[in-house]
Amino acid sequence: MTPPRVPVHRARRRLVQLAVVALLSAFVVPVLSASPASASGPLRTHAAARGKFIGFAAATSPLANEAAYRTIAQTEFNQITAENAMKWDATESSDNNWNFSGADQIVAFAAANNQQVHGHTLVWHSQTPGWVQGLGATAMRTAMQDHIATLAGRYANNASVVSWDVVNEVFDENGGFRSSFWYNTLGQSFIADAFRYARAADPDARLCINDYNVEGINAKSTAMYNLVQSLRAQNVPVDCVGFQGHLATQYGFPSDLQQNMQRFAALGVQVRVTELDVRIVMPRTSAKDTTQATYYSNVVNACMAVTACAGVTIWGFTDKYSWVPDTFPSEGAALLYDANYQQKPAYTAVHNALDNGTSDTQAPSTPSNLTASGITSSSVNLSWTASTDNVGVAGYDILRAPGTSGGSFTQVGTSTTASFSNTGLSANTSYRYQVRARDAAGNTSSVSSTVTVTTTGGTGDTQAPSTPSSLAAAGTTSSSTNLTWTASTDNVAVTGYDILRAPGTSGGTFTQVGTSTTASFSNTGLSANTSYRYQVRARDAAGNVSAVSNTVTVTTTGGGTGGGCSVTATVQTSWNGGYVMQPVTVTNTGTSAITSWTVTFTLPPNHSLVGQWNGVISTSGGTATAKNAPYNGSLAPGASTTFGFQVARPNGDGNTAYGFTCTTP
Ligand code: 9MR
Repeated sequence: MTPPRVPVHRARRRLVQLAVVALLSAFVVPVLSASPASASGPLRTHAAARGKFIGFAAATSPLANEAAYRTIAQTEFNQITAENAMKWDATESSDNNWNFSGADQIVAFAAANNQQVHGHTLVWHSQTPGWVQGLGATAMRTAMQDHIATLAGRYANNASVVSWDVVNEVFDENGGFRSSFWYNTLGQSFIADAFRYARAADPDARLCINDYNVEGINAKSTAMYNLVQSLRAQNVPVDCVGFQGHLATQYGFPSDLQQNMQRFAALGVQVRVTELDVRIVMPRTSAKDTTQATYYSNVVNACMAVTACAGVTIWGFTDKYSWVPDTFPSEGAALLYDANYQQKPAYTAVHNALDNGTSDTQAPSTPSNLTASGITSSSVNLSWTASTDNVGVAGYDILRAPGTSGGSFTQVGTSTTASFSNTGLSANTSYRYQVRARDAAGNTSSVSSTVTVTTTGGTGDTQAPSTPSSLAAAGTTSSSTNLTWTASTDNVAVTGYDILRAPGTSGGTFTQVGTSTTASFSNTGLSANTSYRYQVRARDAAGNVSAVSNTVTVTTTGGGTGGGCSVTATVQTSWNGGYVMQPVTVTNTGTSAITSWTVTFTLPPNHSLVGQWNGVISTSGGTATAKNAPYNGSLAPGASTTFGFQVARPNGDGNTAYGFTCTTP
C-alpha cells in the first residue's frame, strides 16, 4: 500500500494565499544553479510523436505579462489547463453574473499555439461562491445545471477545448463520498447529473472525473473505480478519469500507478495525469533534484505504457508560480523550471521519457500548388502537391479563414492524402484556405499559399433524401450482422447512407459505425451474446441528411461451446490489516472460445472483500465466487484475462485467499 499522504488540497481564500506568497517571496533565495539543457527539441514535439499530450496549468497573469513565461508555454506544451480561470468563483461569482476574461484568454492563447484545452473544473466543493453553497436542493441543482450549460456551452464549438473535469475531488481519503455541500444537499446523484448536464452542453467533449491520492491502488482509487464502473453501467457519460498526481518525494512513489491506470482503462475510459507536481522538503539539493526527476520520468513512462493514457499535465512549469509553498510552507521546488526559468533535472527527465531516444525534429516540406475545384453552394474540393519528409508525412491540416481578407485561419479538418473536400459552407460566401503538413513526431511544415473560394448562389439543393425504410438484419453470427433497407429517393441523387448503432436493447446513444453507398451494410467485430440497435439515414451531395430509419435490434449468437479454464492468483501487495490480489489470471485452456468464466476461492476466517475490479465477486461465508465482468468473459482458446480484488483482514493475520478454481461458464 502506498503510505498515506498529507491531503494536498486545502481550501483557502485567494487573498490569504496572495498574502502568503508575498510574505514568502521576501525570503526566497536561489538555491542551486539549474542543470544545463542537454535535451533537444521541445517536449510537445516528442509527446506528439508518441500520440500523447504534454501540458501545463496556466496562470493568467504571467501568461499575459511575462514574455519568458509565454515563450516556454507555447514552445514546450501542446495542452493547457486553466489553473484557476475556469473555476466557479472566477466565472460566476454571483448568480448569472459571468466573467470569461481569464478563460477566454487561455483558450485564445491555446488556439494561437495549436494546443488543446482541458476545462477545469465544472463542479467542485472548493472555490465555489457562497451563494451556491447556501442554496436548497432544487435551486442548487438548477444552479449547477445553469453553470455547466453556460460555461461548457460557451466552448462547445471551440476546437481547442476538448475535455472537461466535470466533477473534482468527490471522495474522502477512505473511499467514502466527501461530505461537501454538494453531497450533503443533493446526495451522490449530483455526480451523475453533472455528467449528463455536461454532455448536453457539449456533446463532443471528453468528460472526466478527477481526484488526488488516487494514483496507486488504494481504498480511494478503488472507490473511484467502482463509481466509474457503476455510472457507465447506467449510461452516465463518464469518458475519462484524471489522476491529479500531486506527489511528494518524502512519501514515496506510487509504484502501481501504471497498473492502476490499466484497470481503469479496462473500464473503457480514457485516463490522464491532470495536475502533476513533485514537491520536495526545502531546501533543494542535487540528491532531491535527482529523486524528483525519477518521479517525473516514472509518471511519464507509466502514461506512455498505457494506450488509454492521453497525456500528462504538469501543474504549472516554473517554481516561480506554484501552489505548493502556499499550502505546504516548508515544501516547494515542485516543477520543471526554477523560479528564473532555468530547466531543472526534472525537465530533462520528462524530455527523455517522452523522447525515448528517437527524436525527429525535421518538419515536412511546405505543401504547394493548393487549388480549389468543384465549387458548389455548400462545398469545395481542395488539392495540392504532396509534401516530403525525412521520416514520412503523417497528414495535413486544412485551415480556413472567413472572407477575402482579415479574420484568422482556424483548422477545419485533416487529411492523410493531398486532397480534401470541405462541406457545410454557406452559399454566396468567400473563404480562404491554406494547408500544412505534419509528421508522426508532430513537426509541422509552413503553411501553403492561400486559395480564395466563393461558393455559388443559393439555388443549391436544400431538399433532403426520403427516410430509408424497412431496415432489417439477417445472417447474424457471434460477431457480425448484415443490414438491408429500402433505398431512399432524392430530388438530385442519394450519395450514401450513414449506419448508426447504439448498445443494448434500450438506452445509450446512437453513434455512426460506418457508411454505405448501397442499401446494405455488413457490421463486423461485434461481441458474442450481445444486443445492438441499428438505424440508417441517407445523404445527398449537398450534405442534406434524411431522418433516421426505423430501429432494428440484433442479438449476436453465443461464441462457441465447451472449453475449460485455469486460474492463477498473485498477492501483489500486503500490509498489516489487508492485501491486494492482482493479477488473478484466467486462461481458456480449452479448444473452443468461451463467453464466460467463474472462479471460486476461499477467504480465511474474518477476511472481508473491500474492493474488486475487472470481475464481479460475491461472497457467502468464506466462499467467494468471481464471475467475469461484462467485457472480459469472451476468451479465445489460449487467451487470458485478469481481475483483482482487495481484502481487509485482522491485524497480525498473515493469511491470504486460497483454493482458486476456474469453471466455465
Ligand atoms: O493551483 C491552484 C491554486 O492556485 C488555487 O489557489 C487552489 C485553490 O483551491 O487550487 C489550486 O489547484 C488545485 C486544483 O484546482 C484541484 N486539485 C488541487 C490543486 C492544488 O490545490
